[in-house]
Amino acid sequence: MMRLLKLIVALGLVVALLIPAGMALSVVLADVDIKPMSCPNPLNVNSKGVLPVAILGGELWDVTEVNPATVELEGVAPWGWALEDVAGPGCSGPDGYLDLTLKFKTQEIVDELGGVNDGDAVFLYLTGNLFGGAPFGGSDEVWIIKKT
Ligand SMILES: [Ca+2]
Ligand SMILES: [Ca+2]
Repeated sequence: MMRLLKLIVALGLVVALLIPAGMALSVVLADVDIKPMSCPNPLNVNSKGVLPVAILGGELWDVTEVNPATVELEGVAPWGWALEDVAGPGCSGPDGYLDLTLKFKTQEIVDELGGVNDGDAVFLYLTGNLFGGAPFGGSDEVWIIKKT
């Protein structure tokens, strides 16, 4: 399922999947901003710190409907989250729409990346569910900093 979600997110599509009961289940595309207010997004793979990630809210996206306990970045669960307006689309500042901010331990994310090189551009995929159960996903790109 994780791989399928990644594929869907990579294609940037909102698709409907048919489940055996014949009911439609839609995967919604979320606007994910790694390191809100920072563009691009450097990721120091030796950092012992945290990686902040925001799911940006908007007119059609009420992030209070997101169940934070279901959110994973590269399969890693966050250790904390909050609802606050920290950024807007396209690397802009607070836009009046509430965002869901999540904090991930950088080393837990790095462990999932496997081999990366200094200067690589890597997409990180975020998945989760709304309280109503509907799955969603999104991604953002980081720039690998690997100092030896
Ligand atoms: Ca960013
Ligand atoms: Ca916002």
